[in-house]
Amino acid sequence: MIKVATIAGSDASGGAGLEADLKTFAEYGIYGMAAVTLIATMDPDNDWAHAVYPLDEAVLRAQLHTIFHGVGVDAAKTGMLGSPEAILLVESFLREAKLERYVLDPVMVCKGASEPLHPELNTLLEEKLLPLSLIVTPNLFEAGQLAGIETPASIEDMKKAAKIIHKKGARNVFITGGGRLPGKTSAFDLFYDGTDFNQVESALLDTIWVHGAGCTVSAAITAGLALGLDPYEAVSRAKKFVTFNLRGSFPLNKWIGPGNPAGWRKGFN
Ligand code: PXL
Repeated sequence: MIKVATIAGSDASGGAGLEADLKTFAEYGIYGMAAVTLIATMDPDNDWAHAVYPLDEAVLRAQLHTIFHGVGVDAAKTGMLGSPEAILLVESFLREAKLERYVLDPVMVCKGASEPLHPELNTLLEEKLLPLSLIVTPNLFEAGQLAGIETPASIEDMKKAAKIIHKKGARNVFITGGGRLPGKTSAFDLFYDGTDFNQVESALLDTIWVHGAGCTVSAAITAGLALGLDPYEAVSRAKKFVTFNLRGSFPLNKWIGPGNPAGWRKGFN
């Protein structure tokens, strides 16, 4: 059995974070495990305001011990880490395991927010985890932050960011959200392996219910790598997976709507 782990926050509403990751792993037919870094809750009595409850370092360490030493993994991803301690712990487990297939989703914002959640963590993420990643999956905003430039506003900016991020140590860079660039009529993401740029395209979907899309993409990439796909194949399949996922997206309540985890299987179109 192929085994993968997500090291991420729990989204109590189920659409993003480790919940999205585990649902994605299940759709890929592989065995998923989760180390919880923090718990995110949303308040229906206060306009769905987010609160974040970090877990103790010892709790994260014990989970990583279970997963890495008690089971073993073919691939892993990280999502929201939430503290410097969590970043350093993850670094030490990844290094010790010499894990080749590690996907870094540099989650800095939840959808709708434009300020980084933990700006002080970004430098540490860059120094400690970026060089260990086989693929890093920033959205436009996160790509700008990682590269130390303005949020990309053109394909050329995206390429510039990808080059800088690659130089900082990520072996492959997959910048998502090209469909949000001004004037764009297709949803494209940019893949850079240090030599070539590839645009991965799909139709621009007419939905506002996109909660958890970033988590789902990076989980799908991780699953693809675990199944033996090469990085470009893994991102291409993940792009198709998330497109089906978003074609089946729906409102969960008046504030939020996730993709449909079974979108691929059910063939939403
Ligand atoms: O989509 C980013 C994200 C990642 N991880 C957790 C979240 C969210 C956004 O809500 O709650 C745990």
